[in-house]
Amino acid sequence: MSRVIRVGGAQMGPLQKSDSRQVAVERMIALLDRARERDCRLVVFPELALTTFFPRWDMDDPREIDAYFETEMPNAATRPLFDRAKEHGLAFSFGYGERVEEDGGQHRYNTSILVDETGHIVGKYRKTHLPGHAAFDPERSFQHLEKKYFEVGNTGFRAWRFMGGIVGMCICNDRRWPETYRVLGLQGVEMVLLGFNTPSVNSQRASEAEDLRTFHNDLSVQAGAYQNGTWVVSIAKAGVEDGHELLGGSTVVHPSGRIVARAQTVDDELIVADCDLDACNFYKETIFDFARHRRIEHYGLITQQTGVVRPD
Ligand code: ING
Repeated sequence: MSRVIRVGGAQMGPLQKSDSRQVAVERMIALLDRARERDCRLVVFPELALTTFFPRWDMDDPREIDAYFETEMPNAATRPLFDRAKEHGLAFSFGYGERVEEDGGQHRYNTSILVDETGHIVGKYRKTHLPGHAAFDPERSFQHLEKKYFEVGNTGFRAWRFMGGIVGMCICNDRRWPETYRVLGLQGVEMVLLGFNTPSVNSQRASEAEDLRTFHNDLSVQAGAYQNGTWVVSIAKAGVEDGHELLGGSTVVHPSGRIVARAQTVDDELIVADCDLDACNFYKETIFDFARHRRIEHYGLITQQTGVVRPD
């Protein structure tokens, strides 16, 4: 039986601070409609798809901060998205700011969910690798305060049986860390879904060219795909948000590491790829047959040590 999934990568253009949830959801629904026209079965949206990338703003008023978070999902703003996806028989994933009461306290996470074609949330992931900093940094040309607004996720990297395969999720900066893909790879992942919001400029190195940032973006997802024999669907929120430019460059990456689809704009754009999950098999059964080739007795430092300890 064919295990080909036609995937729609729903890149989104910018969302301004002034844009309501309704504006974001209407644009997401338009992308769902386009995906339906292209006979997609699964649609992948970006990180923080409902709002502007608010960690660029230094805020201290909890009410101002909480305005960027959802306390239930679906909710009034996103119910139309869930309804249209169900109407189209589309599964989808998207990222959002999540505020929850759990374990006797309030928590805020950078979250993504996986929703099946009936509208049931089958998986949730909370971002593990939070880049940036926890307090205003005057040395930076702009702020990246994810460590201020989000807690480190408590889900870990999980994979689910989904659409005849094994699907996992990660979020943005997670894609730069090989551990992300390997933990998913050790669960047999065949497709990793991720969204990102990546500044086109390095706030700590103005001289870093945008094409180098695009190279790092591609390098990270291509390596993750190849080294774990998995598809990777990596989808941007792009364009200029209140004067701050976000990188485009959404891609679908084959288990060989080759990019098979790439966005051409920095706006709302659907990229489409027929992803044959059986294309993972050759890599998982030969060069990256983990059971035959990995030597965990030599990997201890990876989990025993966080930072670098140099030899004397
Ligand atoms: N954004 C960026 C990312 O990892 C970043 C942060 C940019 C880190 C450039 C390193 C270099 O793509 C998010 N949201 O993680």
